[in-house]
Parts: sequence; C-alpha cells; structure tokens
Amino acid sequence: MSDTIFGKIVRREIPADIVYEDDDVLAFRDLNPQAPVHVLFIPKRAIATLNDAHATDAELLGKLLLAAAGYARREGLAEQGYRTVVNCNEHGGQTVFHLHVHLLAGRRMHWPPG
Ligand code: DGP
Repeated sequence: MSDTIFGKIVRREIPADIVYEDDDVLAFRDLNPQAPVHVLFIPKRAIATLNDAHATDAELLGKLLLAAAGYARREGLAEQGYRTVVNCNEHGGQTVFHLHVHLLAGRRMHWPPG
C-alpha cells in the first residue's frame, strides 16, 4: 500500500500527541477532535482499510481494541463509557487509508450516527 500521514507518525517523521505505544500499536490524539477525548489507535504495520484485513490480522485487530479499552480504563472513561469507530472507505467516511480505531469519549454520543 502507499504510505499515509499515519505512517509518517509511526516513523516519527511528523509530530503527534502520542498517548500510548506498544510493540504493535500506536495511539495519538486526533488533529480534529469530535469529542473531549478523541484518540486514534493504529497498527504500526499498516493495513489500508478493514476490507484489507485478513484472518492473519485477527490478533492485531484485537490488540487495537484492547489497547483502546485499556486506555479508556486508565483514563477513567470506562464506567461512563465511550465509542469506538472504524470508518471504511467513502461511505464510511474514511479519509486516511491506514486502518485506525477512533476512541471518542467525554460526552454522550448520539445514535444513530449521521
Ligand atoms: P477517518 O475519517 O476515519 O479516516 O479519520 C482520520 C482522522 O485522522 C480524522 O479524524 C483526522 C485525523 N487526522 C488526519 N491527519 C492527521 C494528522 O496529521 N495528525 C493527527 N493527529 N490526526 C490526523
């Protein structure tokens, strides 16, 4: 796949407000936050979209969600709750083609989404 802005963040070529990192996952604050807390969890090994994920990526996808849940727990967000979102392609509203999980918290979320 071609590189994206998130690949540059993983390689520290451009700055980001990084809030979590482990061997496989990086998390940083969204540049255009949609909630008081808006953090993006990305795999360091890029997958373009959820459509491009395979069974061999199952563990990595699980790690993204567990990293988001762990962050929410540590930040005291878990009890009130939060939303996790993976946008895919045009109708999903995906703009950066390096798969990522949005963690949104700090306000009540609306359902259904617009
Ligand atoms: P999506 O629409 O699901 O592809 O979300 C991409 C998100 O990435 C969007 O909420 C804005 C955020 N974003 C785009 N460019 C940058 C960047 O350079 N730095 C950071 N921190 N976030 C970015």
